[in-house]
Amino acid sequence: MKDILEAPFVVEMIRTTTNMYNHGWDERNGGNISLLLEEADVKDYLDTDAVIRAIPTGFSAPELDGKYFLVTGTGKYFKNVQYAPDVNLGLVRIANGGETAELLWGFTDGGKFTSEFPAHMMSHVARLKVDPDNRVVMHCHPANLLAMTYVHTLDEREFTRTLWQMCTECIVVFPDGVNVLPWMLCGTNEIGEATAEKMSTARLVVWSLHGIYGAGKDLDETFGLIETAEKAAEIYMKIAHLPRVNTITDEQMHQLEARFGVKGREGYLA
Ligand code: 2HA
Ligand code: ZN
Repeated sequence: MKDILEAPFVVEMIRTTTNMYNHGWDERNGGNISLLLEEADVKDYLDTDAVIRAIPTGFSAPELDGKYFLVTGTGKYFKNVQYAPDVNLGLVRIANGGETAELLWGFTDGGKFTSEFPAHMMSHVARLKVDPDNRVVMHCHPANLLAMTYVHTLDEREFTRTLWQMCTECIVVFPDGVNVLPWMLCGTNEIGEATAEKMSTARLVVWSLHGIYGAGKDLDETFGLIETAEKAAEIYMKIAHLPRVNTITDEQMHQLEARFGVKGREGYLA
């Protein structure tokens, strides 16, 4: 067996959680990530027949049966993943129609997956239907996006248009825009189902007064997606209280669509 601490998926997860912590997006135990893996990715690093513990999930997701996920742990700090990856991360295989997560590596202190596991797994199901290459679901608490949900309307079209107007490349990076959930109790199957529903039409879902979810094909790309939206929210929070003299017009957005071969969300541009 090869050393799992040198597996590309563990190395990349450590780099990403560290980077997110350094961006200030994951205070204390804030934030969580799940990365979908294939048996072929993991089999050189662990014995897939050696289940350490079977952990009940509290929901069903038959679409994910047999799939492997590297996931951050509940109550664990992103800050610490780099120092003790085997305590703060776990590798699980979904079994029993989604109702069980079989632990194959990690959570060595007896811990388990993030409290937001329902939102993660249900979002994977939703995104895989739209894009079979989707492998990552990422949640964090970036300050400017969070701040924006206190002062901006939560109307999805308006919220998206404001973000698109804040940096020229936003519409290119997230042409589907940003979906928005009202405040809901986190950690529940209900917010998981609501998030997954929103994930069927966009890769970014804002949890008002809490944070954001992003989905994508790899950790780097999903990080970059949230980074771009957060940058736009930062500009908004710098200018929202000042008179707006200039803006990116819808006509200019259409030029960006043509230049970069993307199509903004239906009905969002004039
Ligand atoms: O505790 O961010 O939403 C981790 C979270 C819950
Ligand atoms: Zn959170």
